[in-house]
Amino acid sequence: MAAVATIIVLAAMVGTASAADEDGGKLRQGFYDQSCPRAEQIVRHYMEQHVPHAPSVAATLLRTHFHDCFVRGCDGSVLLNGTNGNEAEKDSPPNASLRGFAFVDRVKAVVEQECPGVVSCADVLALAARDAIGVIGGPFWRVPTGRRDGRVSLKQEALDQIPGPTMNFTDLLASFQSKGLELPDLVWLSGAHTIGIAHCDSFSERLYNFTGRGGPSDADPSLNPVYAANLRRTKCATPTDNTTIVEMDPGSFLTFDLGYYRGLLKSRGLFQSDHALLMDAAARADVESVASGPPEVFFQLFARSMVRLGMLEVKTGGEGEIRRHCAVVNS
Ligand code: HEM
Ligand SMILES: *[C@@H]1O[C@H](CO)[C@@H](O)[C@H](O)[C@H]1NC(C)=O
Ligand SMILES: *[C@@H]1O[C@H](CO)[C@@H](O)[C@H](O)[C@H]1NC(C)=O
Ligand SMILES: *[C@@H]1O[C@H](CO)[C@@H](O)[C@H](O)[C@H]1NC(C)=O
Ligand SMILES: *[C@@H]1O[C@H](CO)[C@@H](O)[C@H](O)[C@H]1NC(C)=O
Ligand SMILES: CC(=O)N[C@H]1CO[C@H](CO)[C@@H](O)[C@@H]1O
Repeated sequence: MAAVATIIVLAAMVGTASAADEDGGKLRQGFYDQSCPRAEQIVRHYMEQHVPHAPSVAATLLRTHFHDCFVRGCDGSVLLNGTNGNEAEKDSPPNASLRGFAFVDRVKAVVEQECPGVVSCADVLALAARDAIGVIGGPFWRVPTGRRDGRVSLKQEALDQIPGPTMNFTDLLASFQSKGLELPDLVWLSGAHTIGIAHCDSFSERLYNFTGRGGPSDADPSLNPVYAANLRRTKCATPTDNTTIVEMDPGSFLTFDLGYYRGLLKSRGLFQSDHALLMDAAARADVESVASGPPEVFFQLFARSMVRLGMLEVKTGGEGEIRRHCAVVNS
């Protein structure tokens, strides 16, 4: 109890708190308790069975959930395949590296076996992301359920609305605020980059010819020069490499820890959008305050922002549908 109280006090010190944190908005804890009582247990069990063999999928699922929520709300639209006449969110460059679609489809299939047509893909994704992070020892957050699935997925909307790695602080904050999130959500949710990987072409513009001066070491001056040189030498050996992957929190990319924030403070954030968190006084103060630990404080703040992310523009009640297969709308 004492530890928990300490965490809450520390969390309060670093900001964020709103009434919306305490309820699920239009969603409800245990929405499927009557209609599919084992739904949440099935998802959790599936994650416990499969994530240990493929722990990198946890990062992918978390990112996919984020991309889902940032375009048309958390409605599973990111999971839809394109059709003949339409390129979907999946077909946009920001999604090019989302790898968890087949995984989500399999979880959904198991849930469908138990209760056909009851549990939405948006909820399956939200639960799967939460439980996968739990399996790798990360934070736990409440996932109120009752999301309905959308029937529309447009490539252009993902292009326009998913924040990009070259964004500065002003644009990142504007992006989050356009979704009803706030500065603390930007700071804590960016902490997701403590796990997972990036492809060289997501950040190599920082390594080569950054100022246009040219020359072998024309890197982004805000990137740690030792780290930049190391990335050029051992990872992203050409400016056009789009296949090599790099751990975003080198050495602990499968562990949800404080490595991301500690790296930021050494100018080792991989993207300009990561480093941007140091460019605003309030954001920087938040980063500094969690970086020294304990990790439970970050976990608590991250969890609170995840609940907020998971509620964005959800469809409920009679809106949308319960997709039978996550990649296609019901006919
Ligand atoms: C703040 C704005 C953000 C930007 C600009 C951004 C950008 C990116 C980029 C460019 C990648 C690498 C993609 C690749 O090269 O393969 C990435 C990876 C990732 N992002 Fe973000 N991101 C942001 C926020 C978030 C949020 C809010 C979350 C989740 C809460 C998140 C979770 C992740 C994860 C887990 C990965 C690793 C994916 C994997 O290993 O498959 N990001 N992000
Ligand atoms: C969706 O697209 C993927 C990748 O192109 C494909 O493997 C999968 O079979 C498609 N799913 C459906 C239900 O059409
Ligand atoms: C942030 O980036 C945008 C678009 O690239 C630019 O218009 C704006 O001036 C930048 N803001 C700051 C404070 O650098
Ligand atoms: C570096 O950038 C400058 C300005 O954009 C360009 O003129 C030059 O050709 C670039 N050099 C290389 C090696 O790409
Ligand atoms: C990587 O770059 C090559 C050459 O420019 C291109 O043909 C290929 O489609 C790119 N791959 C990805 C995944 O973007
Ligand atoms: C997984 C997936 O559908 N990735 C697509 C993302 O978008 C690019 C185009 O920008 C496609 O080539 C990928 O297939």
